[in-house]
Amino acid sequence: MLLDRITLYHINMELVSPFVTSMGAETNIEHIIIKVDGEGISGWGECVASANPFYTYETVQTAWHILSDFLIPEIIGKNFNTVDKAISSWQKVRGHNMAKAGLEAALWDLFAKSKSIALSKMLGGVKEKIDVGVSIGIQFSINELIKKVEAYLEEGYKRIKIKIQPGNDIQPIKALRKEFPNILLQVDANSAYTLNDVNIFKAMDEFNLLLIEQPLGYEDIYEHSKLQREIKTPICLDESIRSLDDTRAAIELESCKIINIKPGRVGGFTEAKLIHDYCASKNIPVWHGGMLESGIGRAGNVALASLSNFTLPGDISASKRYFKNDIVQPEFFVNKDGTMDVPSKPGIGVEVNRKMLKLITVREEEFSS
Ligand code: OSB
Ligand code: MG
Repeated sequence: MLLDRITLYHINMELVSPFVTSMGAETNIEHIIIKVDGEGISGWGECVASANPFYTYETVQTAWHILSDFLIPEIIGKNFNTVDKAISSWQKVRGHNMAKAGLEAALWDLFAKSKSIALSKMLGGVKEKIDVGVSIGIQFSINELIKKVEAYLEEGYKRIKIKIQPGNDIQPIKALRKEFPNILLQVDANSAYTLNDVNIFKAMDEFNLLLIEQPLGYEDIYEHSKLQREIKTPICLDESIRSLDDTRAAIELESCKIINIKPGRVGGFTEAKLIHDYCASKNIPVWHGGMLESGIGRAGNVALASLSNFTLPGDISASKRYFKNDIVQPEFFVNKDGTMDVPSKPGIGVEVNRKMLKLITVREEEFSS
């Protein structure tokens, strides 16, 4: 496969409602869409670095720099037989996982399309439908939160995740449990607490939560092992897991009982698969996280989540939960039974709406050999 042209699109899409977390409020998402052209086929990927460095250190600007100055020059105008060979060209680039993952995703789509197979199949997926949940930001009031949860359950979502932060934790959890005694419920702190808050997490044990996501430091593994010893509810790491090495450390130290996999955070589908397989061998369940992706990134997430050890519902929701209009056709929707169909057409299995892409693009750059 000769890679003859690569195009970057800095996109800005408005969310249907602000997404509030312990990291702040987001009303828009800014990501980079990446198109790789080879042999008359276009492969698409999405880099999930955001406008600000609040979730990880990467931003749209750092990713644009790493992509255009280091990753793209390594592969443009060259011939590769496999995705593996292509990504090994940038092995010496340290970190910048989201930049790498976006470009790798476009290569997977391109190679899958050139072989006329679905991305899900090429990644080793085994499911035709995946279980999905929804991640709900911090709300103005508990009443509003309850109304939102009710509406999402009505749509079919199998699991509810709420964002928490100090001062906004036990109360909403308690209220939701009272209202919905039997739903699958989990919480995400995005690193907003310290070990001094151990009593808050002990208090959560009574509410039968599926898991507590990333309570402590965003790079911490050690202190999470101390917290996990103090509480019954499984800890799930998100931010702290950036590689297979981190995963091994976290599992060996018993810092968590569950892992959230996001291809962007770990540097691509290849590393994500290694983590998935390692967790399976250790009987650690995984689930697919989300980064408020457009339909392009979402398509890749759905394909990856079709692997066998993604046994808990993912943060992979319908297009309309995020955007008025998505940039792919068909858009993603949730079935009444809380599942989402895994596309079966070649590659990501959905078409990019090029008119829509143009409308949301704020900067575009093309690289060719
Ligand atoms: O911590 O899982 C997170 C969105 C942006 C950054 C971090 C996180 C999230 C979400 C949203 O929780 C998940 C989704 O895409 O629906
Ligand atoms: Mg999270």
